[in-house]
Amino acid sequence: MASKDGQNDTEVSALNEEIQSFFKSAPPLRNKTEITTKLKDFVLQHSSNLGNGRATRVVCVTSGGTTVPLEQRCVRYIDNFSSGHRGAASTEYFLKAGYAVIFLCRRGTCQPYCRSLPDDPFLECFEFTDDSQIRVLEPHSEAVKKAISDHRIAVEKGQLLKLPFTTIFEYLQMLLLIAASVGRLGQHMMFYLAAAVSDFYVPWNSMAEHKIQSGSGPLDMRLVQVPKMLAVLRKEWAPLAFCVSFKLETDTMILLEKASAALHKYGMHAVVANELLTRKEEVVVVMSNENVPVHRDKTDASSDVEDPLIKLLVDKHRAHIADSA
Ligand code: 9Z3
Repeated sequence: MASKDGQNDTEVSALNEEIQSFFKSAPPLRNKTEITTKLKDFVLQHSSNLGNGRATRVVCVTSGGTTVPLEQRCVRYIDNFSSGHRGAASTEYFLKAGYAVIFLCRRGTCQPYCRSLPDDPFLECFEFTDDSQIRVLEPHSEAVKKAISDHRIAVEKGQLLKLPFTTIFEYLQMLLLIAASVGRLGQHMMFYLAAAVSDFYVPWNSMAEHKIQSGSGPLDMRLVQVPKMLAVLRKEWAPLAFCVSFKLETDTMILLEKASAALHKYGMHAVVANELLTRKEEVVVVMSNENVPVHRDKTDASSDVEDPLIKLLVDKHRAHIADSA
């Protein structure tokens, strides 16, 4: 029998089986208790205004690429392209719009409020004075001051919770923990899934334990498809939340078609379509009733596409909350 999102019952139960087997075979999260406690406190803080019309909206921004380890004691891994710039910039705009943000990010990728600093800020922005004090070098002083102060305010007010991941196993387990923790926020919750998630992985129980040895000819390795969690996130894990995913392609001819297919297949509220080379200039937000192109303001060198993108999504989320009420 076909369900309304185009997946039939057999497909749905096969997917559920794949998901269960993925989680069963994944190495358990080492800091699960700590993450769960942080999430519980964060959600408690931001659900205190629910029901009085002044509820905080919360967004989970995922950012950076997941890795696929090839060995359990990992020396080699497959990586997914993403600098984390999109997620970091979007987080700043969500915070500015009054959202509390759970920033689920790949370790070592771009962080909120660091975009305007040089690549190696610690080495490039500071110097020792004659009396061994540390001072910020003049050309960077405004940017450093603003970055530190904006970041500190967001963290101290409890508006920004950063949760780092590296592997696909960590990422999906953490996404599940987040979804399981935010239930009480209902429609005030948004998922903004900008992370570049691996499509194929080596199941933990069929992975070599030690470093794979070279010298015995070509490497033969079987990668299994990562089960698509978007549909279960939307329908089962967080059914009231507003869900936005991203579709990345390098061929513009298939981009919108693929984004629209993802919108329907996974029941997303919006899919942001972007092409690799132009992703910083323009994106198209694909929704069930319209496609909205969003551009960076080309007359302003410091502008970025995330600014108008987040404004649009905040409006759509507001409408979603109003509709649900
Ligand atoms: C994106 O498409 C992001 O916009 C980028 C951002 C990764 C391109 P940067 O981090 O780049 O600023 O350098 N993210 C989603 C990519 C992805 O894996 N999408 C899957 C797909 O296209 C769906 S979950 O199939």
